[in-house]
Amino acid sequence: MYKLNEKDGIPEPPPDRGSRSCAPRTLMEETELHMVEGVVPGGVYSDLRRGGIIGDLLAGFNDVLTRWVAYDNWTYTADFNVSEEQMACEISRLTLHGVDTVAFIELNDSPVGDTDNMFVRYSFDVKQHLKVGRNELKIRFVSPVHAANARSAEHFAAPECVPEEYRGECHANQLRKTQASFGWDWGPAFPSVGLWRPAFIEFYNGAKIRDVTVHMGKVDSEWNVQLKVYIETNQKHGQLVGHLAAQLDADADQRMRVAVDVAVDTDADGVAVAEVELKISENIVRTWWPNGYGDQPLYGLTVVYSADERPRDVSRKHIRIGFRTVELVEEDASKILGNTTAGEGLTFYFKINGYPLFMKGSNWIPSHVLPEFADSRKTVDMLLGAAVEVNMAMLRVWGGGLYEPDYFYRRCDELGILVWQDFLFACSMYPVDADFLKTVSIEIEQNVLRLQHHASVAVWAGNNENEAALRDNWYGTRPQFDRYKEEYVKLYVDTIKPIVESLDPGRRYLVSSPSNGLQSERDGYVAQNPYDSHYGDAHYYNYIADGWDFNIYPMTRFSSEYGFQALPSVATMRTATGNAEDYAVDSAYSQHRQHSPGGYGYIRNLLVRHLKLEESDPEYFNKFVFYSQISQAMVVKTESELYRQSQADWHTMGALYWQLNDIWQAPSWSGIEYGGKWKMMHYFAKSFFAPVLVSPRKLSSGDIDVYLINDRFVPISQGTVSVEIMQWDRLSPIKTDSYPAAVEPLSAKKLDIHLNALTYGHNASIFFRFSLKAEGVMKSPYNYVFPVALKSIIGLRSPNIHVSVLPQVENTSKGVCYTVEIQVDTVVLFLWLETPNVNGRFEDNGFVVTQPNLRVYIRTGFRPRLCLRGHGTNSIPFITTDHAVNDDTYPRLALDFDSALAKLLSNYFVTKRPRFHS
Ligand code: BMA
Repeated sequence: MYKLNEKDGIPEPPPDRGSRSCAPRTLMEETELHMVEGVVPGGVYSDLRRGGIIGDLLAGFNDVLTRWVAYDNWTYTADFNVSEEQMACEISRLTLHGVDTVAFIELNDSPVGDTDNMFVRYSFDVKQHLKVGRNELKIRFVSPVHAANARSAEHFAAPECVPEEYRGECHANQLRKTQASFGWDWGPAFPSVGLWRPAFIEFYNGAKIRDVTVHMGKVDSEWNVQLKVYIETNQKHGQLVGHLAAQLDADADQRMRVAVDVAVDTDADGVAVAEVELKISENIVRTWWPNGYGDQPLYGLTVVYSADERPRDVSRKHIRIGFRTVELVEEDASKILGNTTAGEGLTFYFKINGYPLFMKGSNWIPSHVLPEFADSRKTVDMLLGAAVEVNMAMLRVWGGGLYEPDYFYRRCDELGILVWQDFLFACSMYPVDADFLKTVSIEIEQNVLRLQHHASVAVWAGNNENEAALRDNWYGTRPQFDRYKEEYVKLYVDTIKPIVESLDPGRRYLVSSPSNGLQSERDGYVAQNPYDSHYGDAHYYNYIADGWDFNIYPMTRFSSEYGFQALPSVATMRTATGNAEDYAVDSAYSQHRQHSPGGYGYIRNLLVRHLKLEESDPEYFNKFVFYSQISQAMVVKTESELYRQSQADWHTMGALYWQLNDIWQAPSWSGIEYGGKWKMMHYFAKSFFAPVLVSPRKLSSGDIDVYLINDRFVPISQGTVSVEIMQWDRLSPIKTDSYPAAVEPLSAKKLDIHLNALTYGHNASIFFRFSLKAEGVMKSPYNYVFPVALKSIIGLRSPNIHVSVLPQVENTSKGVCYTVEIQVDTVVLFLWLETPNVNGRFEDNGFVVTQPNLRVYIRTGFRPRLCLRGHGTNSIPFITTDHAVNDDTYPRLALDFDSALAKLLSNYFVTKRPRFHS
């Protein structure tokens, strides 16, 4: 673990990635029963898996069957060589970018330090322990489960344990470790140990730039960019005298370069902060925008430091920055909404580059159960690409997970995904002993410095739900409310807030999510009702009422969490179990995977409220799975559209549903299954987050309000909304009315349309279809109101469906595009296309088909690249199938790409072979 590159006479830090050559060679259980090769970045579970000691972690019941791993202590050892040249360097530091979590480190049998926080970069001065030639590094990891228990005995903070249904471990709050690694309501417990991020010995002379923070503002037509450069040295309380240069590569090959002399003091850790300022004309850089609002130009910025006494020893750091401003506006809401109920309290919205933008998006949980895989580029690209594709502009990196690796934020910068970054405290009270606060301070400082320069990072939040948990006594803390409140304030307000605000004064630090924002602060940080809809952000879950009904949801200024569970598809389940008996709702397997204390009851109740499903149905389980996805999609569509509509009357300015992704094959709130398959909800998101949307809301009275939502910078001035009364048994409307429709840019408006769901004949036989025609609006999805529960509708017929799949000419190494043409002879609800033998993603799915012909695209593979519309489609169908669906429910069609591909290939060889001989 010592590999370094030499450049400009000074060893440069290696790129922030691991390398197998630096890997500890062996991993040993303390009892010496297992000895396997370990890798860095890595961890005990992945090393044991690779060594053949344990099986597929996510199969069957393996989460609990492998739990012994977390109860043991483990030792990693590595041999490495040090050259004379390296020894001659002034500074030799063992830098561990991620140690999970409690460990003791020895170099050549001498202790060099210990660790207790997986979110901290540890850097130990090891000069006196190294020698030329062979060296041995040993890292002894303590069982995190035992370490958490031991700390809890001294510093207990509620709750005692996670709910039994999580099948997890207790006292995660005692360790600075991914809180969900001890089990969560959507995930298994894998309390790992290991070096989950790269580890190096850094040899250098003089000084090293570790971080650069970027503080920008715009005055008239000029960007004022202040850089703070954090330089590490070995001189505690010394002085750093040298030169600092910053260079920005702007558009059209223009370069802005500023150089300054610096003379700054180093602190007790040997760190000095030097500053340099750039003034950049707006003519040479373009503005960065979130996805859907513009482009994401990023500009290279290089900072170089050299000390006076060693001009040849140069340290440099390269980052990419985006030019944009972000404000979180919390001001008197009556200014916008007048003296109304909605106008009470404060606004809560993001202004980007001076424009108030409604934030559409979701919540991000870790992309893998093991932290060492969090920077899998394939997975990060796949998930962020999927977010972009469905019109999301913000993701909340949730507080029970990780500060994600650099690659994640880099891609968010590139894709225009704004990040709401929680600090990593979730659903718990936390200890506040001196050791804990000390390590938290270092963690906050390091991570703010690491992430601060990213254009995508929009806001910091102190924790997930801990203000609400304390106020509402989730963990039985009421008898000790004052103690816990004092500790709460000590951690998030007295400790974390000043660090964040001093390092990153330009970004808002919210103490909790949800909270009443400024109002929580005015109320002493634990508000009477942290869910007050007049302030801040809100999390809202209601599993009892009818989630398909708009009228059950409270108004909010900003909804940062809401959602409903669905099961993963049977195809995804198959990657976890091959046992036929597991495929039942009440099987031991299904119960094991359902971590929500409410079990499957909430899903069942909601789907039978709306859809026809008898337990005697021989296809019961398959349908239960599929219907759970329909129900989830409808719930989240309803709630998301309500929030978007409420921009008009409540100034709701954000809808981030829970949750984007999954870490195993289990029922959860996610829209994307483990492995990448989209649930129906994720397809629906493309429409319910469409930039322009006609969105009806059925009120309890039966009246239907119709909203026009416009997330663009241009108004819709002379649009027409069509309201068609459809019957379930035919594809043509029985009545069509047109209404003029107009809406300002970046807003929603209730249109002057008066409808009632009960006034058109028999309301079980009809439904409403809404659409928009307006100049400049390429696509605005159909929207619908179903006056009665779908299980009670009358007239829906068994459809005949004809599908042809045509290969497109576009066929790259990234996958193949196909056009799917669908013809139906009657209305079809939630038509679902599947590709059982290939991974693929449709342009859209789960269709409510109300027109005879429909055309969508599918790309094989989960790559986040769209098929080009109408791109040289081959006219010979690749697959053609006719489906006569025998019941009146929701058809699923499997497109057999496997045999079609085989046929295509054999044709290819037959027709092409003669040419090889010619
Ligand atoms: C919220 C989240 C998570 C949880 C989700 C679903 O409370 O913050 O803790 O997984 O709800 O219950």
